[in-house]
Amino acid sequence: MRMKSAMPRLGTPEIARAISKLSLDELAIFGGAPAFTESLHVGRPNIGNRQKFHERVADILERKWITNGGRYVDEFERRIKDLCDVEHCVAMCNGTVALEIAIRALGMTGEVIVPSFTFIATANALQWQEITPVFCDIDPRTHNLDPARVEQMITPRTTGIIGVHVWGRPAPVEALSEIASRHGLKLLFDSAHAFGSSHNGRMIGGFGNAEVFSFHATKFMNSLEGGAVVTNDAHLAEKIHLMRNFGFTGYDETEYIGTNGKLDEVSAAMGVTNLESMEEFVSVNRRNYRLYDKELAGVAGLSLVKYNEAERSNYQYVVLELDESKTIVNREQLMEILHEENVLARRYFRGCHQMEPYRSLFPHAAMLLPETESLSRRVLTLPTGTDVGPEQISLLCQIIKTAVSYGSEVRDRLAGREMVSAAGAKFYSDLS
Ligand code: T4K
Repeated sequence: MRMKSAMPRLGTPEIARAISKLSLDELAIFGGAPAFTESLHVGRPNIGNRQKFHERVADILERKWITNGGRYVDEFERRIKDLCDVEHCVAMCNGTVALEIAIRALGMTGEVIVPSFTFIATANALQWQEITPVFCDIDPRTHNLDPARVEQMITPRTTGIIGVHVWGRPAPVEALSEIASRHGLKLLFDSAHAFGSSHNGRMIGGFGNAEVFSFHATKFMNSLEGGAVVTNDAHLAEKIHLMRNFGFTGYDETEYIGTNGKLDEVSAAMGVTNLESMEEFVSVNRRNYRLYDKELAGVAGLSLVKYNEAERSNYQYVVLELDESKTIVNREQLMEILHEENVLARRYFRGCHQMEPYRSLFPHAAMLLPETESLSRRVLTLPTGTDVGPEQISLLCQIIKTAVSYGSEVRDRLAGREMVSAAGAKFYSDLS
């Protein structure tokens, strides 16, 4: 049965011409020409006004003030504070160090409850400091921590909870705050995905004891590498500020044990430059998200992770969820099909408990994480951002629709084929 959808409009240089991808034999995995001559990535950096960035870098070089604070770090922090409507912002060299410092400054020890369904940095920031990450299951509807499960994971050794706003959709902020305050626990949010998003009309950044952002190159708003801790707690902010710079309170004087978490001026200048284009990035992401949604609407077994239209969202992740009982083709097969077309879709996230050292430390964790286990086999993150346009999305969705519409045939033809290594090899060879 042939798909009824219209032939996608071609025209960008990245799309191989005269390709419809309406039949199985046109799919690259079955011998057709790849749809894209260049790879489409998840997490291709958005870059704002280059001219302004170059001017700022020239200014930094001219003034020879490169790091340890400076004009651009100050400006970056001020703008983040304003945008998130918080009182304090401490910019950091990356989101992981920002998490580590916030965890230490909050005095978390023993056990801290975290979702397993997150990027490995959330768990590593604890384990790195010999604090045990206790992996908690998620609510399959939100992909975020399930508060009822959080409560069940509390032991006498628990000192805190780290909620993650997965995909930029707010974690259950009120329920977690209530649990934390009832049990006397610290509450930190890993807000790496949620910069510029809101919850009940309040910007992400002001919840819990503190929140942590990442401005890594792959985030929709990047400062090359970078991160920040934001909080409304002045004492905590001061502590974090000192910890970022070895604990120095003055020349040859320290107050706490600190590390080096400083953001340099060139990265901060990139951050400031990109903040000026942030609304543009969000609107491209929103447009792309809506196009994906429209193109894939009505395909049985496929749904996109939804964003609340009444709130602010950055739309940086386009996450496809597969119901394999309807699509027949499974997530691994669909990912492989896309990789062969030069679409480097990602299977974020695998579940930290499935990765070392946690797999060995907690070999039975999966028993307590049925929703995480199931979700991590269903999701596939698709390319978006300023490098991805309507024509690419249309063709990419046509590939998905063709794969799903011939689901049984695809499954049979791919049966027994070594999937993961081929996809992985393609991904890594592309990066090198
Ligand atoms: N908490 C959460 C919930 C997080 O998601 C993250 C980071 C953190 C904490 C820690 O924040 P940071 O310490 O990173 O500031 C990426 C990022 O490296 C990572 O920052 C991010 N989360 C995570 C979700 O994704 P990977 O494994 O996707 O690989 P990566 O970074 O090598 O590249 C991804 C794609 O982007 C590739 O297809 C190529 C493309 N790319 C990448 C870079 C770096 C480019 O085109 N240009 C580039 O410069 O990790």
